[in-house]
Amino acid sequence: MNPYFSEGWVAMLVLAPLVGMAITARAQEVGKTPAAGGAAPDFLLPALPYAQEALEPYMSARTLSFHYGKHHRAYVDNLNKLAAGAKMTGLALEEIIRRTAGKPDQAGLFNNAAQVWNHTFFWKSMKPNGGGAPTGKLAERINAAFGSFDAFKTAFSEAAMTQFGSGWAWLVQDGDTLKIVKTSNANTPLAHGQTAILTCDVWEHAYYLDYQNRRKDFVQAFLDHLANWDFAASQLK
Ligand code: MN3
Repeated sequence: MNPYFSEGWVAMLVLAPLVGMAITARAQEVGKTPAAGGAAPDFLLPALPYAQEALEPYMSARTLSFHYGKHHRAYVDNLNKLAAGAKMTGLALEEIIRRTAGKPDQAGLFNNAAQVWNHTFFWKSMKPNGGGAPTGKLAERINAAFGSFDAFKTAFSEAAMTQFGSGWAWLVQDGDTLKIVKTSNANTPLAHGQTAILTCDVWEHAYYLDYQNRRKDFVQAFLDHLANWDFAASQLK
């Protein structure tokens, strides 16, 4: 039996549709608690920064209920189990990611820790009535790096489209320069000394319920209607 699928976890999956109130209540839990004698989990699922239906019609409540309520939650649950097994409880999430990056024997812990971080960052990278164009210093830095905001959008979309299989498209700050990068699976700019500015999840679970195989339409909707440029600007160093 897969060790990640504890009986409790399976029971939660089976019962989840029947106990929507409990899921909603747990979704309000925020942040990180200290390990209290091993009883409390080290990491909790962070609250979504908006209601699950707030991004419709560009990202449905149904997509968010699975993507946030099931996928993100499973990464948090797995992270807690694997961090305890690796005696890495009590560390910040970023520290666990840095300590396990590039280590094949720690791949399970890295993948779950990085996916927790990536998804938390992805939810913040979107907002209701998002899209439009950045202003101020971020707009200037994008123009300096890519020539124009339109050129940036074309390059970001291209990166998102050409990430083969599961992964992420990112706007990152690398030193003094803004760059577009794509990462596979759970890989994250944090593991490469880069500062994440904005991201789009291009795993199929991010868009398949709403767009099926049309990843390009999803990425276009992300750029035109969801991207949170205020959050992105706040990440500049
Ligand atoms: Mn995802």
